[in-house]
Amino acid sequence: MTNQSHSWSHAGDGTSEAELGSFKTLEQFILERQDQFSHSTGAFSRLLRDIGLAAKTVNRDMRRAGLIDVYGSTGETNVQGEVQQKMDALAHREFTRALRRGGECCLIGSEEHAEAIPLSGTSEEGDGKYIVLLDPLDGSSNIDVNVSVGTIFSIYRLPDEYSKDEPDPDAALQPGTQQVAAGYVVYGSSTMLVYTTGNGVNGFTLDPSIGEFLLSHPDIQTPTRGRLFSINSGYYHSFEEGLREYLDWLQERDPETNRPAKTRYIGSFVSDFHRNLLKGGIYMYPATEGSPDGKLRLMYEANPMGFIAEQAGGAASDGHTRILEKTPDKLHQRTPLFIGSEEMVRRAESFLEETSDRASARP
Ligand code: P6P
Repeated sequence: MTNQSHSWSHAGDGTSEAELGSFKTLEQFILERQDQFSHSTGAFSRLLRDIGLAAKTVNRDMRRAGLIDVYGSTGETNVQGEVQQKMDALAHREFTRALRRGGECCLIGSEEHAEAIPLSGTSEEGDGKYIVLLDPLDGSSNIDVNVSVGTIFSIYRLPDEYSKDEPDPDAALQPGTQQVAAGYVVYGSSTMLVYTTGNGVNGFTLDPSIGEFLLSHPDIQTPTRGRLFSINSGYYHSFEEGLREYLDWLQERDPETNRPAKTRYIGSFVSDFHRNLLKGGIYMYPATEGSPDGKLRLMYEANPMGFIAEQAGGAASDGHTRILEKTPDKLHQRTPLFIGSEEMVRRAESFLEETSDRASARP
């Protein structure tokens, strides 16, 4: 849980704390921490600045979705075979444009594009040396009904052997443990950017009156256990036996272990994840009949959120293996995902373990 209680005192004339400048901006925060990166040239700080800028642009368009022509689908299907929403295409365009203009990124992997996109470096320090993997807008089918959605990003260093002359898209296929940063933007009742560089998790709230992300949730720590579980129970009968047993266990009445747990499922991963991060809980998208490898993508959903969850004291696994240690072989590969409060993830794993043991013991 965040350890910051806000004193939303005003100057008495309606001037907010933010306007009074007592909050730290995202850029001030990044610059202050810039020296955490060896040989820091400021390139990483500029990369985060570029991501923050794109997030503000997407937020601006999102807040006017009903007034500009961004409802509904483009009529295209993306590489996942999913109907691409207009806001998906807009968000993809805004983030790739900001990263291309910023010059610190030289390879982008996006849910909205079949292959990783090499960018020719334009920054004054020479070519970009970072890879950014993106889900530009997760849960976008919710936009037309005004439910919150999010952007997820994951940042890697470019491998030394990478050649700009013959860019290798597979340079993006690094295990989650190699991430140098990860974050998300949740376009909810307020717009927040939450990220980690491996030194804890910090949350910034956008103050639209000054167009700045301000540090509002320093050093986020997720509770070890919580009462919330997020899963599409509609697929209950297609879940493996151990998962059904875990869900039944969560819903048994036992005041001593704070059960029954409560189900909260928005159908928007970033929103479910963010709520569970602050309040404690577990989000699960397991293998189902319709999604035998799970639905969430390893490289730009499970890995970045797994990095954040672990940095906040939580856990992320595919039910058996730590997400960050999975070896990727395709940019858009999917994975089952159990993520959130550590004790809840471990208990889910133990239920799944028991049934796989029983299954293997059967003659
Ligand atoms: P279902 C959105 O499409 C998404 O990727 C996640 O944001 C969300 O949690 C999940 O899919 C919802 O999927 O199958 O429950 O509708």
